[in-house]
Amino acid sequence: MATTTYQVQGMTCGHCVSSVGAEVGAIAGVSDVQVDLASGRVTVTSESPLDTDTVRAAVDEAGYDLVGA
Ligand SMILES: [Cu+2]
Repeated sequence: MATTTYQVQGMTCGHCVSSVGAEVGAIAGVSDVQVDLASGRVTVTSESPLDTDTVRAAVDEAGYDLVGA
């Protein structure tokens, strides 16, 4: 298992949290996504380490920016 925390910019409410959670959670191999709205931290648990670009694309799809990993 791999757990990585990413920094996401632009989330403002619970809807943002669920959008990011749904998109990132749909990445193959992801088993858990924890989103902390206050800090913008998104902690992703996956079977194997994820490609940052894949996570960035999912966050982008949800409408937000991945600013750090
Ligand atoms: Cu929102």
